[in-house]
Parts: sequence; structure tokens; C-alpha cells
Amino acid sequence: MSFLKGKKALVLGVANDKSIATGITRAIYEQGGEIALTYQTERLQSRVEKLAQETGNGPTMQCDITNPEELASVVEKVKQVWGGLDIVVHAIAFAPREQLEGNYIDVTTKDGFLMAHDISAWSFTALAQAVKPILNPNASLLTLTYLGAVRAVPNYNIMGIAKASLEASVRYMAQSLGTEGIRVNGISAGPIRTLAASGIKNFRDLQDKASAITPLGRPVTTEEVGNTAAFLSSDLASGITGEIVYVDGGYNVVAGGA
Ligand code: NAD
Ligand code: 0WE
Repeated sequence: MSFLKGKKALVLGVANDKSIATGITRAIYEQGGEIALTYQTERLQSRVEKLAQETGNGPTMQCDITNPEELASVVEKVKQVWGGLDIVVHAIAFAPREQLEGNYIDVTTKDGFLMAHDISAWSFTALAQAVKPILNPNASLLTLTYLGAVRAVPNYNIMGIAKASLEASVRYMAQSLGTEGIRVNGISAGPIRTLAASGIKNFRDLQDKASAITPLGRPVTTEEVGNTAAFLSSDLASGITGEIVYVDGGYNVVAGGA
């Protein structure tokens, strides 16, 4: 299968080999897509360049999503190299670590609330505004979210509220861009051991407990999230927009435990 042949994709959020964005990059590449990658800081540059070499040697650029100049120069570079974009993947989230542990009301600050929303939610709209001038007809935008947006998950705290804002953004962005044929969707992934997860206390416990009651009985992989992302970004999904697709082994549809 090569259902993304000739499609040009911009992927934001690769930190290392375990990143969900890495799984998505590999899946898009396997389906014949071409990929441009960004990295948040110089510290991540070499790992992102290595992934680019393995996936078709597309452009790599620095982009801290809170820096409007860096975002503008990413769009400028993509415009120079490709002229336009078919696929944009947003796999970025951040909240102060100490606020992802403990009682929500006790640990959350206004600064933490605003930072989580800025980096994890607003950035998707900011990204859409920046890339809109270079989006090709029938382009697709995709973001990554988590069940904590719609259920109160212990310790996920302020990130859950930011993800709720992100999921609502998916719907409003779908409405805003739909008349131009542009689709906007989210993938709600089950817990995966990535760098972002490694900072979380008792993450292994959470993953094991989830697996015990998940219909598929195991955690999902970045390959599985990647394949769903490739599908949603393709013309095979031309009727799907404003949607949150769960790639969680079925965890969100059950209740009551094993
Ligand atoms: P990861 O640590 O590999 O990726 C997170 C990325 O966010 C990193 O590449 C980091 O550089 C980037 N980032 C943070 N702040 C940024 C900024 N200011 N500018 C630019 N980039 C910035 O972890 P991941 O688990 O692959 O996370 C990717 C996405 O998937 C996140 O939105 C996360 O909420 C979501 N998600 C993760 C899980 C999980 O269990 N790992 C589950 C569901 C959803
Ligand atoms: O979205 C996430 C995590 C995102 C994240 C992770 C960190 C760790 C390091 C955002 N900000 C930070 N800040 C840091 O300093 N996930 C879906 C993974 C995750 O995180 C949890 C989870 C799950 C699942 C936190 C508590 C409970 C469950």
C-alpha cells in the first residue's frame, strides 16, 4: 500500500525514537509520504536529523512552538522546498512537572494553567494559522490527545483541562477550515512509555492497571498510533473531520474492571 504517495507532511514533536511523532513519521514514510520534521531545541537536533535520514531525507528545522518567529521560518522553509503542505501533525504537550502529581486543586498554579494551555492547546490553533497560506486542497491537520480530556484521571491534572481545550479546538478548527476541504482530527492514544511519560510518577503502574481491563489486554504502540495517523491524514479518511479517534485498545469503552 502507498496511500500517501506524493503527500507532503510536516511533523512536530519528535524528541527521540520512542516519540509518538516518530511512529507517525515512520508510518507516513511507509505509505509513500515525504516528511519535514521540527525539533524543539538544539539538544534534539541530531536525533531528529537521524530520523529524517531514515525517512526520505526531508528538511529539518528548529521550532519552539511558543516562538512565533521560529514558526514563521518553518512555514517559509517548507514553502521554499515544497511549495505547499498536505499533512500537518501536532504532537506537542507540556505542563510543569510538579503539577502533574498530587491533588489538582492543591498543586495547580495560574502560571502552570496558562503554560499548559499555551503549549498544549493554543499551539494547535497557532500552527493552523501559520500553515494555512501554504495548505494544499484537501489537506489534513492532526493532533494527539488523551482520555484525561474527558475523564478526571488522577495526577493528569492541568494537562486534562488543556487537552479538553485541544479537543474542542479540533471541532472549531474543523468547522473553520472545512469549507476549504481541510480536515482536522485528533487521536486519543492510550498510555505509551515515551519521554513525556517517563517524567510521570507511577506511570508503569498506570499502564499495567489499564492493560488489565483493556479489551486488547496490552498497551498500544507508537506503530499503531502511527498507522491510524497515516490513515486519518490520507484521502481514505476524506469523510472524517472534527473527530477524536481512540487508539487505546478499547480502554475507553469499558467500565467495571477485569
Ligand atoms: P514525547 O516526549 O516524545 O513528545 C513530546 C514532544 O513535545 C517533544 O518532542 C517535545 O520536544 C515537544 N514539546 C514540548 N514543548 C514544546 C515546545 N514549547 N515547542 C515545541 N515542541 C515542544 O512524548 P509523546 O508521548 O510522544 O507526546 C506526544 C503527544 O502525544 C503529546 O501531545 C502527548 O500529550 C500525547 N499523548 C501521549 C500519550 C502517552 O502516553 N505517551 C498518550 C496520549 C497522548
Ligand atoms: O500527555 C501526556 C503527558 C504530557 C506531559 C508530560 C510531562 C513530563 C515532563 C506534559 N508535561 C510534562 N512535563 C514534564 O516536565 N500523557 C498523555 C502521558 C501521561 O502523563 C500522565 C498520565 C499519562 C497517561 C500524567 C499523570 C497521569 C497519567
